[in-house]
Amino acid sequence: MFAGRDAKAPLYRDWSFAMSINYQDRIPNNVDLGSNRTLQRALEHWQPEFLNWWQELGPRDFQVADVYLRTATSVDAKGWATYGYVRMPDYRWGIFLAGRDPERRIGFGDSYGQEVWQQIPGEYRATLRRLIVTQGDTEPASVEQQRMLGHIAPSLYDMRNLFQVNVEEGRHLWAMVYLLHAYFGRDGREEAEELLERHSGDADKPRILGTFNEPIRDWLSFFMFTYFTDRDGKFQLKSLAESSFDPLARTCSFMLTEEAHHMFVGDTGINRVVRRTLEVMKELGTEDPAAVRNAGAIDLPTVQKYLNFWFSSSLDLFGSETSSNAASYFANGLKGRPDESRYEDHIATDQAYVLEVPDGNGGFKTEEIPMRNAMNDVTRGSYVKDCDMGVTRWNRVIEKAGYSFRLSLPSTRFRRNIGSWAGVPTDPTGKPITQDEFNAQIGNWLPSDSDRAYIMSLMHGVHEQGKMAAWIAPPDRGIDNNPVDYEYVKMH
Ligand code: BYC
Ligand code: FE
Ligand code: FE
Repeated sequence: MFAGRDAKAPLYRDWSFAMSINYQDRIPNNVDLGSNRTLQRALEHWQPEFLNWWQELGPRDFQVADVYLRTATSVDAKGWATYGYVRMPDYRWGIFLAGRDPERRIGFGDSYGQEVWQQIPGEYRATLRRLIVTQGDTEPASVEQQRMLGHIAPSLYDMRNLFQVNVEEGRHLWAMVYLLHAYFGRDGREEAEELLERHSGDADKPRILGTFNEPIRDWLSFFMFTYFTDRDGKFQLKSLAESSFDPLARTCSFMLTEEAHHMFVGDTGINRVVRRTLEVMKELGTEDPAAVRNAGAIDLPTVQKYLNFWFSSSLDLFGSETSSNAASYFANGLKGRPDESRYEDHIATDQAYVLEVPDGNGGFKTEEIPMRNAMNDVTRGSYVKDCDMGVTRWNRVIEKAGYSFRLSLPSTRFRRNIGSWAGVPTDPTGKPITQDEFNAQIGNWLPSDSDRAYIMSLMHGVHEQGKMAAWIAPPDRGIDNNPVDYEYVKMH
């Protein structure tokens, strides 16, 4: 039903149901918020708290800059991306759901084929709340992680993309907070407050999922995060867009349209880093990483180490390979597989799934589990394939330039903290090794302190129109048909 593509124009269930967005209200929305005074007041109470959070933990120091941003003015093809200069605190964060399809039926699990729910059945309240809170928690977390990157942006074009991603993650928080307020009563309102109280990396109140507590201090990490971690967002949102709880499904399907740009930023960002490195290698006539660094570019082995770090961290976000939680989400119709309609069997009670798990003796063995318990790994598998497409594209650039170096995704067993391979040392190909062997090699596989220090040494803001930092190639084109040297951010 939802084509899996990072394309510009999103797919919707049915355009004819798309509603235009009410911008007269204090909170822009297409859910007729004005007709529910209690809900409206509750959200208007949360709004200033959100704005305080944005001022404190959102993009540092650029709150008065005019940023060339897109804003959704309707959820249809014409209006979902309207461009213009906006100061970030004036961005119209609001509540936008994809149109409702009155024919929509439950697409998987024990209640397959029944009508979808407009309200939450009592027995699923706690579970749905937890899923929505977990989803919601990641959105402001990423804004917190990225808040220092503005000053060291490699160009105005990149700075604008960073801020676009940030305001949209802010809106994704709104999307979940709306559901909490509208469907979960007092519990929901409390959860909405807590979403602004937990903070990325906070020792006492960290964000819920591991990756969202990792610092993002440099732009190579930012590009890896938007490529790999926002892509987890894509797959989790696709799973939730299948939910029998229709308002959740419609919220997530609209969020997916914005997500495509976030992954584009990562994909093209890494591509441009690689292209610049290849240029330098050509100029110097050597592949020697030290020489590449001397010339101020990022050597390809370092790109691979950052890739290893963010890919392995993002794999953990799918949960354990064997999960009774996942089985009951599926059985109860709360969370499906991405693109559920592509599967033949939507009940999945008679199928088995084969896993490779550590045998405890430095090897691995196979294990058969019921398909429903394997849903986290099924989704992770689709994710890995999607990740690999970018790697193939980057490698094509390297190959065309005449070099034999290849980037690759490490094994899904490598450096895991969640699931059967958690804490089991393996090399990047997934071969189990001893902890000593792992420790001896770690500097070749993951960014070392000196790699990080080198990358940080490159991070100087380039804020002149059309100029690029020396470690990254310019993009092929600008935003919204504007030239690359457009004034994407006007500083004051
Ligand atoms: N770190 O049965 P299991 C995005 C917990 S990204 C820490 O395997 P389950 C975005 C798990 O919560 C998309 N803890 O897990 C991207 C559970 O805890 P409890 C975010 C973890 O429940 C970029 C326990 O381990 N959306 O939008 O099947 C920028 C047992 O686990 C981790 C969602 O994740 C971890 N990595 O599935 C901005 C969707 N992994 O219950 C935004 C909502 C697992 O024992 N969440 N645990 O306390 C879910 O669907 C599921 O909760 C999970 C895990 C997929 C996360
Ligand atoms: Fe998001
Ligand atoms: Fe995103």
